[in-house]
Parts: sequence; C-alpha cells; structure tokens
Amino acid sequence: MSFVDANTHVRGESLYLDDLPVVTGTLYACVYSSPVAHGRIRSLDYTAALTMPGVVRVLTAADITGENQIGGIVPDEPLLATDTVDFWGMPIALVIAESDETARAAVHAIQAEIEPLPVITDPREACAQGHLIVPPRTFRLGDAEAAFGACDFVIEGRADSGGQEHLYLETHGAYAIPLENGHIKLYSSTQGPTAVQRTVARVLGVPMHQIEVDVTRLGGGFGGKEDQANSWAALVSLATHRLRRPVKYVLHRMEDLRMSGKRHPYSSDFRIGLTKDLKIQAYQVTFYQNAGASADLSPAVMERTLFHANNTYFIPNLTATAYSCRTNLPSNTAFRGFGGPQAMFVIESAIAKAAEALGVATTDIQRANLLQEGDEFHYGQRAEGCEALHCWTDAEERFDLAQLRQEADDFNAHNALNKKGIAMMPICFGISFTKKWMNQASALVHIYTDGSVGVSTGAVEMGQGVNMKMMQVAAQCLSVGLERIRLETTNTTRIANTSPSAASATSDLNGKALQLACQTLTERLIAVARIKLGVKENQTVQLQDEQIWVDGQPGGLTWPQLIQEAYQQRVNLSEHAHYATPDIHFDTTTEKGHPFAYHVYGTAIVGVTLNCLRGTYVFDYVKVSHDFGKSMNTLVDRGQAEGAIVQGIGWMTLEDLQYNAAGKLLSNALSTYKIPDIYAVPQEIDVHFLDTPGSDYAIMRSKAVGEPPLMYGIGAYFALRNAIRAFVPDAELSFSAPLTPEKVLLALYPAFNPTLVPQTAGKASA
Ligand code: LUZ
Ligand code: MOS
Repeated sequence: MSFVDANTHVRGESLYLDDLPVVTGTLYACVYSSPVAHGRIRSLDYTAALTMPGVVRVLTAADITGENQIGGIVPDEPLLATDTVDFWGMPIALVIAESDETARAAVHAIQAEIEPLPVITDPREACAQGHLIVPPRTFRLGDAEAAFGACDFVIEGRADSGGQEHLYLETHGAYAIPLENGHIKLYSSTQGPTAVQRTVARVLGVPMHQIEVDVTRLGGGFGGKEDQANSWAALVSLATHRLRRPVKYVLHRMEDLRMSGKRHPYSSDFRIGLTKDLKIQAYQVTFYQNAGASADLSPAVMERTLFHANNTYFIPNLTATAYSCRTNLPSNTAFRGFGGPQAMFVIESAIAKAAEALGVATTDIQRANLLQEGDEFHYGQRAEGCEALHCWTDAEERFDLAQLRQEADDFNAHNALNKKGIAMMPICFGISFTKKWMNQASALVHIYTDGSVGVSTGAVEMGQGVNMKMMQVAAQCLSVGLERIRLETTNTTRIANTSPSAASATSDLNGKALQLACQTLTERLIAVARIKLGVKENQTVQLQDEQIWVDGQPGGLTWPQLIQEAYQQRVNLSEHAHYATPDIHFDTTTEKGHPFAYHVYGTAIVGVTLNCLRGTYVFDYVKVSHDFGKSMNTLVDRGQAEGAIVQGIGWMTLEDLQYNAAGKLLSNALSTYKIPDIYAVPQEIDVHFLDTPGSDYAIMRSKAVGEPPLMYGIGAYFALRNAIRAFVPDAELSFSAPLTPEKVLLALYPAFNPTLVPQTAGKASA
C-alpha cells in the first residue's frame, strides 16, 4: 500500500499555505491581542503604529462591514473585541503592513487601556456563578438513583483532565487575494472550507458566492482547524475587502499558542454502584466542561461527552449531566475525540477507584461489564456489530496478558526502585457527526479526454491520508490505475456546502459520495461500450482493469479508447454526486435516538516502567486489538492508530497547560509545554488488525480511524497509576491528568507535602 503524499513530503515539495507563491503587492497582517484575560477597554491607541514606515492600516471592530460575529453555534464571539476583552490573547486590532516583520513590530507599538474585571478560569466556579454557555443537558437510562440502593458497593469520586494544545506542525494562517467585482479568493489552513466561507461572508456582509476558499493541504489539524481557522480568514479577508490588496497572515507559534483554543479541560464528579459479582448497576456523572470565553463548538463537544459517558460498558442505570462553563480562557474547541476522551477518562477513573475499594483487579470490573450485542446505550441506540468482547479477548490472548502480568510481578519483586504497571484500555467510539445535518458530503469527478481523472471532494487532506483513500475509491470504482487519478485541492467553488473534515467521518462521507459519482460514470461508459461494440441484450459488459469485458472476455476497447469514444459521442464525462448517511436521527427533547452510523471498538494493553527515584517513566508497550473492519489501506490506518496513541499518551501524561490566576497562559512555548517526542513514544506499539466485518456505512467496510485510537492513551494514565501503587500500595491517589513526572514524584512520596514548603517571594507577589 502506498501513500500519495509521501514523495512530495520527503522532498519538501508538498504545498502548504505558506508555500503558495505570493502575489505582487501582498500585504501582511498581524493581530494585536488582549494583554489581560478580562477587562473593559477604556482606550486603544495605535497612532504610533500607524506612523511606522510600511504600516498601511490598523483595523478595528469599527472597520467591519458586516457582522462582528463569528460564533457558529451561539452568536457570542466577536471577531475583534469592542467593549470588553474576555481572554488573554483575544484579538483587538489588526495591523496591515508591507512586510510581515513590520506588521509584527507595529503590534508592539499599540497600547490599550483596560480596566480589569474578575477573571474566572475554573469551570466549577463559572458554573456556581451561573456562567453557562448553553443550558445543561442530562442523558438517562433506567433509574440510577433507585439502582444505587440495590448495589452492594457504591463509590464516589472526582476526576479532572487537562486541556491539550493541538500543536499542528503548520500554524493557523490565511491568504486573501482580491479578484474582480469584489470576489475574494481565499487560501486557508482549515478543516472546514465552508465554515470559513460562511464566516467571512458574514463578517464582510457579502454573499457567500463572493468568497472562494481553497485548501491544498494542512500540516495537521486535530480539530484545532475545524472552526478556529475562521477568525484568521475573516481578518485577512476584511483587510482585503477594505484595501483591495492581497493580505496574508501566518501565525507565529507563540501567537497561535496564545490566541487559539485547545482541548476542553473537564472536572467531573462520579458515583458508581456495583453488585458483588462486579456488575456495574448504576453510574451517575456530572461533567463541568471548561468552554473558555465563547461557545465555539463547546455545545457539540459537550454532547459527545454525554454520548461517551459509558465508554464501552453496558450500564443499565445511568445518569449523565453536563455543564458547559464560560471562563476567561481562549475558547476551547474540537480536538481529536471531541469530548469523548474526557468522558471515558471519568468512567475509567470510577472503575479504577471501585476496584481499589473492593480489592479486585480493575480488569475484572472492566471485563465483566463490556457491551454485548443488542445492549442499549443511554442515548437509545443499541449495540450492533459489537466487537467489545472480541477485541478484549483477542488482546488478552494474542498478547498473553497473563505472561505480561507475570513478568511485571517478577520485575516488581526484584526491583526496589523501578516498578512496572499494566492497564487495559477498551474503547468504543460512535461514528457520525452528532449533528445529523452535518453527515453529508459531495464529490465531483471529471474524466479528461486522455483518460486521466480529476477528483474533487469536500475532504481536506491534513496528513491523515484521506487523499490516498479517495484515490483508492476512485481507482477501484472506475477500475483504473491509481496513476490516472489526481486529487484536486478542496475548493468551495467546486464542492459547495462541505462539512468540516472531522468526526473521523471524512473518508466515509466523501468516499461514499465519490463512489456514487464513479458508479454513474461507469454506467454511462458501459452504455457507450455496448453501442460501440454492438453487444447483444443478453451479454454482460464490465469495465475492469482499464478495459471493457464482454461476457468475461476482453471486448477490444481499452480505457483511453472508451473515453475517446464517449467524448466523440458527446457523452458527459463529468459527474457530481451527493451522499447523506441514512438511518441516523436524534431527538434532543428525549435525548434518545440513533445518532451513530456505527461504533468502532478496540482494546489496548499498556505497560510502563516507572523510575521511583525520579518519577520518570518509559512506556514499554502499547499492544492493541483494533476493530478496523476491512481496512482499505493498512499503512494509512496504522499511521493513524500509532499517531493517535502517542497523542493520547501526551494528553494523559505530559501536556500540561498552565495558566496563572490572572488567566495568562504560562506554558506558551515549546520550552514550557511538553508534547511527546521520539523519546516519549512507547518502546513498542503493536497494532493488530482484528478481522471484523466492518460496516455498510463505512467506506468499503473500512471503519473510521481518525479519533478512536487516541483513547488508548488513557490506558497510559492507569498503567502509570498501577506502577505508582506497586511502590506505595496504600497511596491515596487523585484522578488528575496529566500525570506528569512531577505529579508522579509527589505521589511516590506522599509524606512530602509541597504545601508545607515556604512559597517563594516571586510566587507570593505574582
Ligand atoms: N465535530 C463536530 C466533530 O462538529 N461534530 C462531531 O460530532 C464531531 N465529532 C468528533 C470530532 N469532531
Ligand atoms: Mo475533529 S476533533 O474530528 O475536528
């Protein structure tokens, strides 16, 4: 299996936004952003900036010709601040200059007088004060309250998970070029070209047809560019609209870190009830989502948190409530998993805490409660094609869990200062956008007269390999070689009304649309062949391996000849098709329905070795049995799984977003925000492609793969926790991710209480 972008990637020839040729007369933009997390703007002085040589203009909210509003779900997000600033890094003004350097220098010459307002960074505090983005929601199955009474054991606790910086290699950016009659051609590093088009049109006050958005590829998105590419695109477009000059802005890393939203931190309370035979009878959970300053995608993320409250377990009595809490942080946004991982961390914490209280293995509780075929989810859907137990037992047997345990026990018995820990992490992730209307896509196929094929879909290539999969779909449907297929850029003029490339559903949705287009073309071409070859009614005609076959024999018409013939006969060689996922629905009044086309399952075994002197650790292995269905590209799918696992481990163990009480991001550079590097990658990642049937709704029965494997990373947290408990068996450990080496060290030495250490003068005065 191959990967279409590999050649240009390794040669450095792949074109990202900042590699596109720059048009003569291009101006450069840079944002002046709020230096405080919350306050009332008293004055803004940019006269010094304007007088700097090379500075062309400073734009503020007053220059907006349409709406100063970019909120997609809730209209609560101004593009540029007017009266108040709501987070540290909120855009206030945009400098436009002849060069990138000048624009950035001029930003430093701007000054705002801002009267401070109280800063809230904690979601529980925001909730207590009534600062909610949307009303809370509750999903229910059975009667948890009553069921707790019948449980032999009831355990309560709290779990906190941190945010996560997307850290796409390519930072946010946009480049707007004015064309005739007010049209703007806009290059954007976005997962959602239509979202960008819609937002720009709204801010400029022009029809969407005035804005053409084009995307070559992204250097990573991970959800960070599902909605948040919109603001940069709107800002440069506003400048282009006002000045009729090309305007470009590519954020520096520190600008991106400061101004863009991240994965939502969550703080949650849980209560879990079990019977003596370890069946979970009742589960109650309350999620406090830290949404940041505005809604962005938070309500949708919150919804997916509720959907995944049970992870992969059947819990007959479940009540899950979620609050989306407004705080003075950059608006948090989509991030691989979209609220699902946060929910799954809580149920895994509840199970771990229950296991410790009962003195049983966590795996015994996990194993006893795995979903089975036909089990009802708390949102009304039933498990169909359930692979939970299959994945679990396959992982146990294939990787010889008993042996791995024995090795760890032996190691721990013979090592005083190094301890091993193991955890199992089963997952279940629902595939479909939870908003039904987003589950649609289209494709446009042109067959050129030489037999080469141009394919456009709404899918955005962001390193995940979707272009490769689309090429495979087209090549297989048309039965031509991959070299005949070219994947075009993602462009709103060719493909309108796209959903963002997100929710792991991009290959399914766009691939199905592409299949429909190719099927129609094939039917048309076969009709041409029938006439050309004078085939009788009762004879079968097929297109296969670049030629026409009649009754299973070569018919004497090759692909290029067939295409020429069709063209001569004036047959349409282009086709546009649209696909909408059938059979999905959800009723938000009852919170019941069938929101997902299918689920993806899997189980990981994670092993870690902990250095108990230093608190440092190495992940020995992540061994996975994963439900890929009939993988259409094992290289792409393995790459997605490995990358997601490492990203999940980063979220759970390393990546520590630190804000001070004033709401300023302290971990604002790669020197202070640690993401997994090659040394943090597990020594071994063994991903087994379990033989599963896939789903009719998955493209070529190859199941969605983008997000589900991220959640194996949660196993890293619990493996590490088990290693700590091997050193201090009676440790009272909280559930608080990320479990950084610093936190691990403190957990290893519970007698050492850092709150007893005198605070430094610097910290006290901060
Ligand atoms: N984006 C979205 C997503 O808008 N809706 C979703 O359900 C979703 N799920 C996962 C990732 N992105
Ligand atoms: Mo995403 S979190 O699939 O943009």
